Amino acid sequence: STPIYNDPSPFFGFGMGHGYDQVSWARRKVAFVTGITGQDGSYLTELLLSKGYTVHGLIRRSSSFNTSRLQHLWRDQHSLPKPSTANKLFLHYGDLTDSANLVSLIARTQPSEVYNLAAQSHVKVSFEMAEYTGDVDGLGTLRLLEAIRTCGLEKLTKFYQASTSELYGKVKSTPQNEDTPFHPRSPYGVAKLYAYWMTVNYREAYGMFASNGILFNHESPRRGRTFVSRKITRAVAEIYLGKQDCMWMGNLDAKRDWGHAKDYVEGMWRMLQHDKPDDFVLATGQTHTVRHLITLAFSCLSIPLKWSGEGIHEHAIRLDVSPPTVVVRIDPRYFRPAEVDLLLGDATKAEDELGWKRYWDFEMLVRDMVESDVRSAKGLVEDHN
Ligand code: NDP
Ligand code: GDR
Repeated sequence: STPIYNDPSPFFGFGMGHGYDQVSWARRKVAFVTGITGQDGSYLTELLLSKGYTVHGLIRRSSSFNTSRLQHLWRDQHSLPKPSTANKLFLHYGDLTDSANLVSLIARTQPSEVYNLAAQSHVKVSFEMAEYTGDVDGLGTLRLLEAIRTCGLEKLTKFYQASTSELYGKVKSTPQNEDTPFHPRSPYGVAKLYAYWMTVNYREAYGMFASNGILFNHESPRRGRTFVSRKITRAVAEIYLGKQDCMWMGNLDAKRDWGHAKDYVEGMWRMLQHDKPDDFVLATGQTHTVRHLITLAFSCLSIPLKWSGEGIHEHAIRLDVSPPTVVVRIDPRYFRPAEVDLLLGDATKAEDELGWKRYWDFEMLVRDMVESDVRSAKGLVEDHN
């Protein structure tokens, strides 16, 4: 069924926030989510709907279908009895580069919570589209904060900003926590730094409930295909089934703190339920190289690897076939002009103050992704992204 966009909000026409304080405003449970079609947007929407929220999502106009990660949450309005409360998910066309559109949507939906997840989120792409990344990831955040203020909702509506461990970049100390200095290493990281400080500034200047989640890498079967984890697990599934021979990779030495997106969206929600706005790290406290991720992904399918060579000549051979075959090679095209070598997060503050606890560990995450990619490579399930 085709989603219906731009449904009028049940609060359309009311005086904005009239007669409410922040507690009664929050009780309405109306969320506005940018980036709803992305990995985190889809898991967060599931969580919010399960908690009884009405969810308004911002989607971009695209020539191809871009709501596949939300498809399972969608109920065709025409098939529901009227009036119906069954479907609490509404999608609206918009873009973080369009201020008037954002003001109009905030005015119409009157959210109690805004989650700003929209971004040009690919670090490597940000070197090629630096200005656009700055416009969306940096200025886009300002536009959304201003839209809330323009609507007079800055004392009522809570705001979550999707900040990132990329802020740490060239790390000053390990593990990284809320007090570790920032040194971003990409146009993406620099744009997100602007957004981070804008969020802090609106909190300090206007008393807004505005919080930064400084999230370390988190992945899932819904992760975009060009991020390293998903690129690896898809390739491993295809190699396992004989559909692909080899994967071409960039820097295998980079270390990341990889968690599961399902755990992290819970943390986002908890930040906005806290008694005060603040900034929180979400991380697993473990770090692994890209090379280890590849080895583990193959081992989930009992494929033993042997690594050989050095630098751009490094490669991995699978040993369970005769003759042994090269399955991993290096292509310098995937190297970045400036790299973030090591990320390792300390989420003690979120654990202590928000009661946040991760469920998934690294091995469970990789297994979840490999198994899902094997199912879709076999054609047993639809690949949603
Ligand atoms: P995705 O790349 O999966 O999703 C990005 C979302 O932003 C998509 O819905 C995309 O729409 C939307 N978007 C992109 N540009 C615009 C625009 N100009 N206007 C409106 N919407 C736009 O990212 P994730 O779900 O992985 O991440 C969510 C947020 O968290 C991002 O801001 C990311 O930078 C940040 N983050 C992510 C981490 C991670 O490890 N996943 C870690 C730390 C921070 P479309 O589907 O149409 O492309
Ligand atoms: P990252 O994620 O840049 O950390 O940003 P990505 O998965 O793209 O890269 C992780 C590391 O793997 C190395 N790498 C490769 N990366 C990609 N994409 N493709 C390759 O072939 C490859 N080979 C090696 C990279 O050099 C890098 O070191 C993600 C995004 O989700 C951001 O939006 C988010 O803010 C951060 O995580 C936290």
